[in-house]
Amino acid sequence: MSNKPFSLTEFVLQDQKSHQATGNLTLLIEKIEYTSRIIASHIRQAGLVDILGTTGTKNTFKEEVKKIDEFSNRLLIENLQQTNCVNYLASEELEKPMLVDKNAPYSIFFDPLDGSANTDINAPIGTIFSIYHHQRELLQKGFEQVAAGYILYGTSVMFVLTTGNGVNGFTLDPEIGSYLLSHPDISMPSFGNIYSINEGESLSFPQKTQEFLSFLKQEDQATKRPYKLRYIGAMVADVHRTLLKGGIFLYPATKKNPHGKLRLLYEANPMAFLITQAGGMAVCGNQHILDLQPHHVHQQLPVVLGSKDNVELYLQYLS
Ligand code: P6P
Repeated sequence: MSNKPFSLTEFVLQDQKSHQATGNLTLLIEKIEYTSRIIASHIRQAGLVDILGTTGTKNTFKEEVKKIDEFSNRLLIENLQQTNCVNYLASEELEKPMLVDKNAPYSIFFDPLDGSANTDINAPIGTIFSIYHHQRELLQKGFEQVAAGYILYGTSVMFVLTTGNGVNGFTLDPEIGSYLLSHPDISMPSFGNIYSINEGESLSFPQKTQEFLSFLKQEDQATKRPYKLRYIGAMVADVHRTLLKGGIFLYPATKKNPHGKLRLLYEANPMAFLITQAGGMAVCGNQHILDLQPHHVHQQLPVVLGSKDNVELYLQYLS
């Protein structure tokens, strides 16, 4: 294999050829890639330019909208509109889906800047996207996704993508302004002794979840317990670590979020597609997340995802 760096652009073009595709999906992914580089550049300077702080408005979830959220959301919408490939687009920051072009082939759901509260403390945040062939019914099951991915704005900027043939990770080389293939064909470890959850809410978790967590904390070398707890508070970062290191990430129903906090269309489904493509599992209760029929664009749900062995152990506890 040549040691010539392989860019995201070359990858999606090659992927397009192998699908005898029309190039629309390539254009869509390229536009997301381009927008992410602008967002990354602004985040890097967040402390220096007036982009921290809030807009004074609240989103659908009554969460403070940060300036960087609004900036990222507006930029993604403007750039996606220019592709002529987007039928509907839906964003965490938009109350309702937006019709862009009723004749265009794809619909896209995204969280423009997930975990943006971490910006103030220079901790990782991310952009998550999920792409479907547009059908009469806008809300389709997760397994219908054509492509999904995230951009992790961390110590380096990474673009992690699946188009249904495995998962590949690209790292931004700021010197040349291109994402280069750094994590080819990502395959999740089948087991990891890391669990990731907001322990602060543990007293309001469902009983079975509390029992499962207690089990993970008991000493037993044969099953590598107690597990380590790692929680960054931004789904993209917690899922990225789980994808690479293995283990289990959980956001259960809580007293504050009785239906779960994470959103199905633009957080759980794209992450479930990636995790599943990398050999892991993603469930809501004992159902695969990708099998769920969405009913509302901002639908929330409890999420458990990670290495196959870890999620199967959780499901045993559940039953
Ligand atoms: P908590 C960020 O606000 C987010 O939507 C996800 O990125 C993250 O996993 C979760 O919420 C964190 O929620 O309640 O632990 O702060």
